[in-house]
Amino acid sequence: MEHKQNETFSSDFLWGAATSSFQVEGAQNEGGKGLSVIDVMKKNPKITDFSVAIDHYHRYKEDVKLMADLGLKVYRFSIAWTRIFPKGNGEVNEEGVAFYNDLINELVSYNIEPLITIYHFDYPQDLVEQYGGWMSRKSIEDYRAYAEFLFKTFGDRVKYWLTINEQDHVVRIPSRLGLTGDDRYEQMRLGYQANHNMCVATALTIKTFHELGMKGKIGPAVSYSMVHPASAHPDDHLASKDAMLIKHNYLLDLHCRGEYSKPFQTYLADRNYMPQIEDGDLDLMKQYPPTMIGVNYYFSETVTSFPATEEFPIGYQKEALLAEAEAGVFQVVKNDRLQATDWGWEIDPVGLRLTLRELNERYQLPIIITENGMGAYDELDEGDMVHDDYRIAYLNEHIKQVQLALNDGVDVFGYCAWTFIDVVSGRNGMDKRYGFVYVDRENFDLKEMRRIKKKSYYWYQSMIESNGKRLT
Ligand code: BGP
Repeated sequence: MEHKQNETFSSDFLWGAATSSFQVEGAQNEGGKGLSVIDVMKKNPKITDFSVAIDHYHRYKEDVKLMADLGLKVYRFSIAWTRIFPKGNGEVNEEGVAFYNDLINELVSYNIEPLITIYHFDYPQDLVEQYGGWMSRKSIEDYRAYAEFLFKTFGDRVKYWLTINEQDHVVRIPSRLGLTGDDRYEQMRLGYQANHNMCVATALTIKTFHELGMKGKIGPAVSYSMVHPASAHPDDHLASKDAMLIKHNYLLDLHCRGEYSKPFQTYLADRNYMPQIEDGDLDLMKQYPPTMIGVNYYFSETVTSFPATEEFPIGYQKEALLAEAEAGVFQVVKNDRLQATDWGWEIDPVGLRLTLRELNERYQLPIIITENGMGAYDELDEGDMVHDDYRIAYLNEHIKQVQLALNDGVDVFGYCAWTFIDVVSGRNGMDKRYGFVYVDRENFDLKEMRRIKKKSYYWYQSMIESNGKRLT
């Protein structure tokens, strides 16, 4: 729908940018930090590891100064659980607490609102060894206690909290759960048990948040994006609805409604993935839903139906990690109407508006965009500049759609670009860059890790300064 008049961004709209601990901090074995599942992950030889990352642990003051010059109102970062509790539970590591106290104080001194992700992929390895990690119900209390410690320690300065980053990905990527072995069905079954336990842990954490009288908002950061039907064929439409359910809505249905919807129950039962649910779990979720939703949005997907056959029986998955196709449900296909990034992620700004509307219609909660950005092979030219016009165009078009979603009545109160600075990409090392600030390290050559402002830095600076009026 087009509108005659456009809403403007409110004067307190939170313009921001995001990172995550293991992708920026480095200092993997410093400051008393324990090991996470990321630290022990089998290294992909084509990319670097995360042991030094971009050395933010030692350079955070320089980085925060760059954030302040950029004009950020909010900075989303995650706390490395194993810097606070090296073993995931038990003894507190005071050096880790001091690091985050310093970082938060630095941000606050520049009037930058900290937005903390309590756990962003780097789960304590020790908990996997102690009792199997998220697959065990023991994980529930350890997560809650860790979050409670953060609330009590940093809550005087932090208003916005994200509980778990992209739980849907954690569930489907075995290494993020600390799982080994090749039995994909077993991994998925365990993944859905982990998913359930994470939902209970989230609800209990939100309960603690309220009991402590914390001011502010709390909720998950979900990877959530529209799935389009590839054609007007009703089967494709059904496939898109089912894909939305098993990729995205199942999770928010649990967090926000304490509900395993009937079609999702059937999906799990058909595949033997149904987790163990204890009495009271679903009521707890219903009673303590999130007070905001964080959305990570990069691309949309387009699907056709994918009937199960003898060759592809129900439960068959075409792509081992993130489902590209599931027999009996859907198959992702290329959308010829959309351009894609160098990694094949289809660029769909309108998809963001649709995503926001969908979330609003289903859950009616305030929303903050916690990640949105474009990964690219950036090049530093001889004048020490990265001319990343493609990134400016990407961000500009997506922010325009956020503005249109405000017209549609969606309560979006902030926008965090991914990322503030070049970080080590989860799967693509330093090849795939996202930042407003270039870091002059390569996969295997750390160089000096100089910080260099890209063209997009100046664009975002003027966009923030004009409160969104300078969108082109
Ligand atoms: C999200 C993660 C981020 C970040 C981003 C980009 O899934 O929350 O941590 O990695 O995706 O992903 P990639 O680096 O693989 O392009």
